[in-house]
Amino acid sequence: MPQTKHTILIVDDTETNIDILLELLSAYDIVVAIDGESALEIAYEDKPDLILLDIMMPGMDGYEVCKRLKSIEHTKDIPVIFITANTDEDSIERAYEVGGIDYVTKPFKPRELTARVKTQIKLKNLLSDLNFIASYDYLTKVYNRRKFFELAEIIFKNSKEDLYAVMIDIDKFKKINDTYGHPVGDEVIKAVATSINESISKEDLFARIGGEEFAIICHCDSKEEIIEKNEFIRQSVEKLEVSTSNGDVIKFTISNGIAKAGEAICSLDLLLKGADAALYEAKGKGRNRVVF
Ligand code: GH3
Ligand code: MG
Ligand code: MG
Ligand code: MG
Repeated sequence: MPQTKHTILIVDDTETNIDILLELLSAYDIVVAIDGESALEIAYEDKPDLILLDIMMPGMDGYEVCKRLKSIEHTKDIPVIFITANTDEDSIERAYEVGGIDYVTKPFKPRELTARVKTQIKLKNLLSDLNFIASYDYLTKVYNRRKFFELAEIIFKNSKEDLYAVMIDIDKFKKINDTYGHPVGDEVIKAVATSINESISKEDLFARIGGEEFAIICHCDSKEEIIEKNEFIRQSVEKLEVSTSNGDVIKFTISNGIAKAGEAICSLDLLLKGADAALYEAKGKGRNRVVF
């Protein structure tokens, strides 16, 4: 679970307002912007956990800043609390329309403001925990099955050229569980996931899609290259060792099945089926091997 250090961006053109907030929020890391343009830059660079945003500023006003923050993928999830002297309903309504999450009028009650800030930070943390759980596998911390299919569809739609799918399954894994117990089996799954992750490139999509099954979607220049890459993955896993609490050292292997997208393989489903068939063949041929 990602643990965030809490940073708040204060955006205000009036020094005295900034000073009051700095003192009030001294428990947080604070960054300050005195106009809209620099607020956008800092928000993008520092990705704070919360933004306290003034509305009336020379140049770009707070509404526009918020609108732009919400239109950019990288900053759209940062909660924005407006802090402003505007007390009329139109201003308040507009602040929520442009994506604000809360609205505080000046002069504000200090303890109320800190309570609101605390609440939003708490919600932000909960949301990032939820996002993590939705996309990552709890055991190995690599992408889960749901995220794999979401991203694989996008990659497949964007470019089928030189696109490959790899299915990987740990060999005779039931025996590891039966001999050493489920927790040791879990350690083996973790070790395999970490090793594969270290053997591939950052651009490759890699996920745990089943109990002891993994999948990769990647672009590769040639058949030779994808086979070589998978041989490296297979041999790296072959070198691993997991120690049990009894002092036993266990070794294990994987089988890799590869398929390439092409005219006949024109959907992600077919591509994965192709890789699955190759994996099945690798198992049939005696395991601990790569089949294309
Ligand atoms: P094969 O070489 O043919 O793949 O043989 P295998 O024994 O690995 O067969 P199979 O793939 O059918 O076995 C998968 C086993 O993985 C069955 C299941 O109990 C176990 N398993 C699934 N998820 C987990 C998990 O999260 N942790 C542990 N320890 N075991 C799991
Ligand atoms: Mg102002
Ligand atoms: Mg399996
Ligand atoms: Mg297996």
